[in-house]
Amino acid sequence: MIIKFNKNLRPKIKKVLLISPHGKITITSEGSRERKLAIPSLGLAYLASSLTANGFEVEILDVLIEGFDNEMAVDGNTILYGLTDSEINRRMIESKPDMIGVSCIISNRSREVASICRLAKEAFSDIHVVAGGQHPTGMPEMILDDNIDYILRGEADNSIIRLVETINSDGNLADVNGIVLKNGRDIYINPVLDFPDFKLSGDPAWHLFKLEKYWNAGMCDYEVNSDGGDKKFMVVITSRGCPHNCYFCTSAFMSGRKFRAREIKDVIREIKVYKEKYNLNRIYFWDDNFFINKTRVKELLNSLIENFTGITFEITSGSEVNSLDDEIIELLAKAGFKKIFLAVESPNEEVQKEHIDKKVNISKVPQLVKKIHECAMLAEGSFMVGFPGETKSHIDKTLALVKTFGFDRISISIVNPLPGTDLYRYCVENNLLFEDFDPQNIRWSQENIKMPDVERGYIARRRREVWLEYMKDKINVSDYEQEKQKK
Ligand code: B12
Ligand code: SF4
Repeated sequence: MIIKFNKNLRPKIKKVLLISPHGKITITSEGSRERKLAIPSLGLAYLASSLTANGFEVEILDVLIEGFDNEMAVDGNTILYGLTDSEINRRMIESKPDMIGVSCIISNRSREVASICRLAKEAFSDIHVVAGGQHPTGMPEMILDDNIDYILRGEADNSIIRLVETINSDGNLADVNGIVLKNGRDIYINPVLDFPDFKLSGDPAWHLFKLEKYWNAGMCDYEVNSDGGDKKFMVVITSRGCPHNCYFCTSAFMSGRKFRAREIKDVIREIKVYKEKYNLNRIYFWDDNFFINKTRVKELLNSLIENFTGITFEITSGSEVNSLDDEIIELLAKAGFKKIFLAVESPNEEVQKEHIDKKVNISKVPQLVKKIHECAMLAEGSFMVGFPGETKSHIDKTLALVKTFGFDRISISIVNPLPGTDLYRYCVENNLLFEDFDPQNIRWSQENIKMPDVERGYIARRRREVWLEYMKDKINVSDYEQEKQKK
């Protein structure tokens, strides 16, 4: 099939404006208010790196950080923070791009992304608009509207270059890896066949971001008032992809199941640049699954130990319980990790069997927590409740068990069906979603999946009670209560 670009749009692309959308605070039914976060988009930093390396001009507009203090009530339950529409419009016009790319990695930003795409078309009727990220990858047909010319599914480091070059040479758009576009009345979807070779990626183009603004906001994680002092941080990924396919996770369709790791020397070089340039003291690793290859992990940790002192490292995604051992935990401590976030998911064996591909060996958890403590680090446990078919007794059991492992921190998430996952399909096919469930604006803090014998609201209420009761002696939970009063 041959599909050419719409000739009402610009014939040549030289400059691309990449936009990250607003932040969103949801207020739960109990009145608690989510924290504001301010973290630069690593995905856009990689796309910018790829585009600039191929000779295109790039500008970044992060709507969230540029308007961090501007809060806009959407309804009683939702507050957006970021630039106003008129300010976004002004910035677009000032930037004079030929293409605008908007990132949507989190499903509950979908409406804001749609409105940014509309503003792009209002600013310039002949501009090319492309969207991408986790959510459009999972739900392209639902998002594609008249304000979006193309969606690129999956990791777009290479496909965005291919797209721009195809437009510039008036080539065949149908061949672009992972593209979704309107073709007359039909929607054309080219499957994602190719995942970038991560060893070949350039470093993220952070020089295009106003990093001080994120550091000044000081809101890079969920821990309230966690460290005070210097808030400079950077985010780094050492690998992409995960060989597992957990039922609820987007990793398999987003990044493929092939683990693609960078050379350790490149990771070290990248961190050295940040240390020298920014004199920072905190690095977050954002790999899908940092611990997949034990030999490599040990080599990487030894290299961190050899090369850096005074940096606190942290792995944001849950660490895989089965891959950890005493030696790795000791190396993590030596390298400067202060907290290990264990992905326990569910201590319920039936749930492990049915929903969790990595099959967490729960019996290992107490020993790991003990070892983490011996190495003077904090242990945080990540739990999920509300899988389809879980009954009240399963849920009560899980909520009782979370307290028994000796964790210093716990996080209890309500299971939510992320668009594009097997869990999402299963819930739709079995009519398990509440009528008000909106895949484009998921409310993470409420139950969206129907449970056989639990009324809605039970899990949300109980998980908060359990969390507050467990955490009250461990952190200043009143900070969270103050967040609540801001309502
Ligand atoms: C770091 C991270 C965070 C950070 C913040 C990230 C940020 N800048 O805002 C923190 C810790 C704050 C966070 C919080 C949450 N997160 Co999070 N997070 C991630 C994580 C681990 C890494 C994201 C990342 O940078 N990846 C690396 C970069 C290189 O990849 P990328 O961003 O996907 O970009 C590539 C493509 O998406 C694409 N692309 C991206 N943008 C664009 C734009 C265009 C134009 C194009 C063409 C392509 C494109 O190309 C990029 C380069 O290859 C992902 C999981 C993952 N592995 O991606 C989850 C993930 C994004 N988070 C997720 C969720 C659900 C959440 C929470 C809602 C969890 C919760 N219940 O609280 C919160 C929401 C917070 C909030 N208030 O908004 C889900 C989102 C799924 C969905 N459909 O919504 C993910 C996918 C994890 C998962 N599988 O469950 N998260
Ligand atoms: S192990 Fe983690 S990243 Fe891999 S599929 Fe399961 S939840 Fe996703």
